Amino acid sequence: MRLQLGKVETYIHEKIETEKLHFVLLDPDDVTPEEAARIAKMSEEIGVDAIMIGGSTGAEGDVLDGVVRAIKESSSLPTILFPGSHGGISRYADSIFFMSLLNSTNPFFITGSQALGAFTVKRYGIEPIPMAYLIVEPGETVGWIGDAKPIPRHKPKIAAAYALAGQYLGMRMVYLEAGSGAPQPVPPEMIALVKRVIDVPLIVGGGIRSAEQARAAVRAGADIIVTGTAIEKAGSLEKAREKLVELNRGIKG
Ligand code: 1GP
Repeated sequence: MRLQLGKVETYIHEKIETEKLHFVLLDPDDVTPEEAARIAKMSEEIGVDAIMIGGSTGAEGDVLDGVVRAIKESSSLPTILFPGSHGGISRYADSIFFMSLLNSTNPFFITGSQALGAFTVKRYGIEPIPMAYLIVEPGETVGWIGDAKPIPRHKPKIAAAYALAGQYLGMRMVYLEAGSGAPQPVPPEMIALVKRVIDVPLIVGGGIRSAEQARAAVRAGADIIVTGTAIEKAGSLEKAREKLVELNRGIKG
């Protein structure tokens, strides 16, 4: 059977031909459906490219479904699940980063949870986007939960080796993750080396709070920037809008 990319993956590929992309991550454990709906609507108005939904703890079941449905009702941006495990699947989403935490020390996060979730993804008809997920120091909650051996910040070559291995294993995107709320984002030198080595789109997230940090990541070679905490924890919807505009400007130039 010939491989055909799904709608969301095709949309991503077409867009990155001409611009850097900005994905906003909403964690259903941190936002109500109403807040998620408002942020998604604002994101679309401001020029964000997709909404990711997920988290390491509590982003499951009714809580997850409620947030995904609210986002779908308030915006037409593609929704991409970003699951902490097979519990993070919602039938209401368009697509899912079908990810393997390649530098986990626990096979559950490399292939186990994926096997437990695969039939659910198929049954619901959610578009899977195979992705290599790499945790960089400090790794924060996801590093701890995911039993990761975080890649040292001053060892870009390790990140590049894992990223290339992910591509050779057939993964069609690579995500460098410093961890949600990380004090510092992934170092630009690491982004640059990974970008030089791989051919698939490079996603970078974790700890990106300012236009300068976002700009440094895209200049180093990131194709897609993910921001979550800076928007979710802005304090008010007005401040969240300002932050979204600032970050989007840093990414889109
Ligand atoms: C976390 O990379 C994402 O998985 C986003 O991180 O919440 O720090 O923006 P922040």
